[in-house]
Amino acid sequence: LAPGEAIDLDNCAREPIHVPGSVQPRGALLALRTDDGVVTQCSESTLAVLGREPQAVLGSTLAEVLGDGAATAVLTHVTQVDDPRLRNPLDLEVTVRGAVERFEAVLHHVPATAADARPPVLVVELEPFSSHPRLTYSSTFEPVRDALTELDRTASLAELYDVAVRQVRRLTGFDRVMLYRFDAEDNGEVVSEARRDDLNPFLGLHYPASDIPPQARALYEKNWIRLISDVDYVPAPIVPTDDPVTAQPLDLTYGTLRSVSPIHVEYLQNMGVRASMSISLLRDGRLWGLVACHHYAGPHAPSYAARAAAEFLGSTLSGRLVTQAEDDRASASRRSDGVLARLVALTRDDDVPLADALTGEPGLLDLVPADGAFVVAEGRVGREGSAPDDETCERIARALAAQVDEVLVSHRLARDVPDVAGLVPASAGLLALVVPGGSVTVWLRDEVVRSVDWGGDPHNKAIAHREGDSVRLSPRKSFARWREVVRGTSEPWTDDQVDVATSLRSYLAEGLLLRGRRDIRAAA
Ligand code: BLA
Repeated sequence: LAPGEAIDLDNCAREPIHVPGSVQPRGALLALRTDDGVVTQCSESTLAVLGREPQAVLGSTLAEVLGDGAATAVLTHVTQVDDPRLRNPLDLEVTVRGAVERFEAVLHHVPATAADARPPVLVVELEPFSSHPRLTYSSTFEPVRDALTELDRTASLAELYDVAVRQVRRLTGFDRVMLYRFDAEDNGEVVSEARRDDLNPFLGLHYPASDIPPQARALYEKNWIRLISDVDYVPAPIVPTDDPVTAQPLDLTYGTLRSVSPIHVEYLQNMGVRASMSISLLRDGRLWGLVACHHYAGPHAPSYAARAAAEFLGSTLSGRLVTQAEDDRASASRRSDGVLARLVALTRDDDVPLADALTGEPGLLDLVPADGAFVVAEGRVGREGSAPDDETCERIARALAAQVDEVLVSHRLARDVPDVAGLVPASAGLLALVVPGGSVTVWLRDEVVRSVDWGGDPHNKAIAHREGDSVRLSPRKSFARWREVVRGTSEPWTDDQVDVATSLRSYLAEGLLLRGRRDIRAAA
């Protein structure tokens, strides 16, 4: 962004969110070098949080600001572990306006940039304990232990998601905890949710990739948790803005008090959210989803310790997820291999027309999930699910036979095969098997926006009510954007689904040959 340029909907992907120049005022930030311990930058919230004027903090040593005991604890801590983040938080007692107060100190080193002989900048963020619900054995250790036990027992991805949102909610006390999963194009869907009973469900809602711009995703791959404890906060500037040594603004990639994008704050306000937290879910280092939390009634600030425990659950879940996804895939593939074997056996009975053999029990929809399917073979049509009428099926089969030799796969039919798309206006996805001179087998999928329509959901009236014409950012508008992004597309066909369909085609082609040979023998 150019200096002074405002952040708006068009340039927000360029907003440098890792160097916001300010923090959230629930805590105070101090930046220093460990060789002399002198504070070189701090947040203006030192006044409210530590009872000290920022100008008096700057140039003082950590011991002068926090007292000898707390300063020694911090400096000892950072020399004992390579990555101080691993051992956060540190419990400190600091005298504030004459009274001893307890703080959670969260420490990290700013990754060194230019060649600099001095030790890296140490950032100390202090959050008062008083702002947190009390931490107890049963509020932290128990949910983590129960979650790990439960995660071990889950048998499917869906169960895994449910355990994660339930236990993160128990640990952090948010009104709503969602598992928000990205697709291949970075659009997202709420796939699991735990919420206060009186709230509208968000389960199944979809949002476009642009709701979380690329630089935010990149940051979330490095720092796995963030909390906006009160969206109505006034940011506390960091003074001076630039590090006096490097002349660079303080990099808060790993900060916990980092002030967040004003665009995102506006989005949350329009959603009726008062506090938001999200935990990164990674697969092979890439973000595949978030645990997203909302609070509505007022600000909400779980302790750092509770957040760290929730982050730990997130990373454990991510690890379990990879193996569970493989297990789910393997069992789906075993199931469809079984269906394939039974279908092939049925097609080998010369007395049963092929169209009937493929659309009975089991049928094509048991082999590959879709909204409808049909077969045109030996002058007959067999139909399953929501398939067009017989005449339309025959026309589609003729059109496909004229342009496809073996297999056609599309989840954007209007773009890929416009003439066929014209014959099935209700569908956006098509998987077709053509055996020349034999049969045409087709699976059809609806457009995704037709199968999910949030706009029609009466439970979300409350949100619709809040969104007048003047609102430029809102979940409903964002959902409308998602609809534009995915218009004309269906759920994609997975590689496994295409593979099993392709195998069916080979058997059908072989069956045609076998029948042909028997016919010749019979005629001879
Ligand atoms: C960040 N956007 C985010 C985050 C979420 C979402 C979860 C992470 C920050 C957090 O934990 O709150 C999106 N939140 C959602 C969605 C739901 C939800 C989809 O609860 C659904 C239930 N956002 C926009 C547009 C822009 C934008 C149009 O909608 C820009 C033009 C920007 N979103 C934006 C930015 C961030 C963000 C810049 C980064 C915030 C930060 O970490 O500083």
